[in-house]
Amino acid sequence: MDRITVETQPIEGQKPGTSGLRKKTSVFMEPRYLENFVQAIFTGIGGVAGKTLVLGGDGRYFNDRAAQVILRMAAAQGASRIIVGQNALMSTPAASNMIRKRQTDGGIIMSASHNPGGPDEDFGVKFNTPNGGPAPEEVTNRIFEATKTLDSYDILVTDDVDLSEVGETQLGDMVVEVVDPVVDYAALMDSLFDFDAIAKLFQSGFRIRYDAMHAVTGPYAKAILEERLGAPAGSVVNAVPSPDFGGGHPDPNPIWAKDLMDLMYSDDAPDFGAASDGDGDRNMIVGRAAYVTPSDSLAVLAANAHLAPGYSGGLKGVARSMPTSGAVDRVAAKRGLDCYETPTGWKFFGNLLDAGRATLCGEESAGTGSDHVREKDGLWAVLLWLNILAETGKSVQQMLDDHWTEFGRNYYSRHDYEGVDAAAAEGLMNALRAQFDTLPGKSFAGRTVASADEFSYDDPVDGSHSAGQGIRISFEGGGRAVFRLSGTGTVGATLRVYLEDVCEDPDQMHKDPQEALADIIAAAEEIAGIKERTGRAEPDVRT
Ligand code: VG1
Ligand code: CO
Repeated sequence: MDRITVETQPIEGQKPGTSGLRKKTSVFMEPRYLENFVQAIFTGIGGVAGKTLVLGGDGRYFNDRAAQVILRMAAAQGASRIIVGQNALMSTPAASNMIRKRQTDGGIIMSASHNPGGPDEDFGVKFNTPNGGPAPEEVTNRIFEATKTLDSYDILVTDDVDLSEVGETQLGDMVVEVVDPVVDYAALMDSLFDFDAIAKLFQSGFRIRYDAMHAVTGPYAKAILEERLGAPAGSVVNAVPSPDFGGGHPDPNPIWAKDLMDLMYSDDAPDFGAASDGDGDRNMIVGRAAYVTPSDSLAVLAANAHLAPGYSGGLKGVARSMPTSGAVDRVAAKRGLDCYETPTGWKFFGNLLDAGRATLCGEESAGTGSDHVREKDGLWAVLLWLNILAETGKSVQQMLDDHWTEFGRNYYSRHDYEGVDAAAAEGLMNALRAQFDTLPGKSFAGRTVASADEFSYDDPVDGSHSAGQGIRISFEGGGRAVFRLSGTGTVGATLRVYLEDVCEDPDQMHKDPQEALADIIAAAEEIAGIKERTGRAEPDVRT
């Protein structure tokens, strides 16, 4: 077994985005592309000599090959142990848990999350720090700086490690510990939720459909929902992770999880539907003919989490990303909880969770989680919902109705324009910035602008400052439109327009969100000129 030093040169554009580095798989497979980025991670964290890391991925195309490269580089550079999921699979929340439980020096997750997979689709790599959370900007900046200066990397020349069997093997001086990726995670879930109550719910005839979307949560959901909690066999569908996610987008929203939506809105709908994304950190919740907007899900969970054993002592506080609706803020206000507003991306919640300032966090993009790990967690959200339903005996629709009656409703929708010309998207954002001073007081589609600005964040724990985190236009009476460019795409730009309006009239709680938001949508169009600037008549995705 030889250890060699390979000469290389910096490759442009290896800048981690909202959640790690994401590129077309073919780009990651170019000579030295993956190796350079992995080397930059190692350099960015001060080397891996003597360190223990977790390694896992969502099973997408190239996951298996990339794992072998990362193992060989870590072994060549003196890492003492890598804990890797069997067949290089591990969901993002399970990896976060593994990093924390085994107190490792961090971990590498191979995933492009909700982006499609395959030779012509996307791949990604991200580093999580020893708290189990996505690397904060200070660390990703160091990694990016390293990509610009590296000139070589060390790697072993050797056969592949067999990752198909649980157990320990040696790679050079490094131990490769292959673990069942489900066991520890399932134990953590058992410690948080009343599994007996959920099992009784299933025994009573309550039916569930969990769509794993051919992605990494299949084995987790099978083990927990079917084997442990007794949901009938077949409740979990699309449960075998596939390298191209069955040809679909593993993104749990009404568009990409359409089969599930169709079922839930049919006469044969089960009581509860859920889906999760490529790497298992997102969730979609849908009852019988009752889609739950992620922002509402966060608010309902915040109001009811105390019904689950893991949260019976109440919440320390809650946090949401800026574009997420203010529904959870209303819960926080009524219950006297601190409520934090952070930029988009889970890495910004880490400090609040570590400092014990927040227990529950969420994003409008179907991410919800708590201080049990340092990532959002799809199956966790499903189990918390099930625990709450078991405890209250209510249906999903009843939960929503009662919630809106008590707290009011924040109508919400996100419109995505994908693969937009990057210059056109930048132009749109710049034109909005140029109007910050002149918009307030003006009316559009009958709504008067109260304020217009760009969100920036000062972390209350470490004082770090993050600027340019999305443009906010607030209207009198509480509505708002937010504009952001995605940091997870791989082609052109994706413009996200987040639309929200508040409603406190009990007779107006059951409108279609697109109708309820009609004037906010029209005002956003008038102000930003989306159609003219992007050439798009309609958004690609409405969630
Ligand atoms: C998107 C979501 C963001 C989420 C991120 C990673 O980012 O909007 O809320 O944290 O994806 O999620 P962006 O920059 O494209 O808007 V995951 O599950 O794809 O890692
Ligand atoms: Co994800």
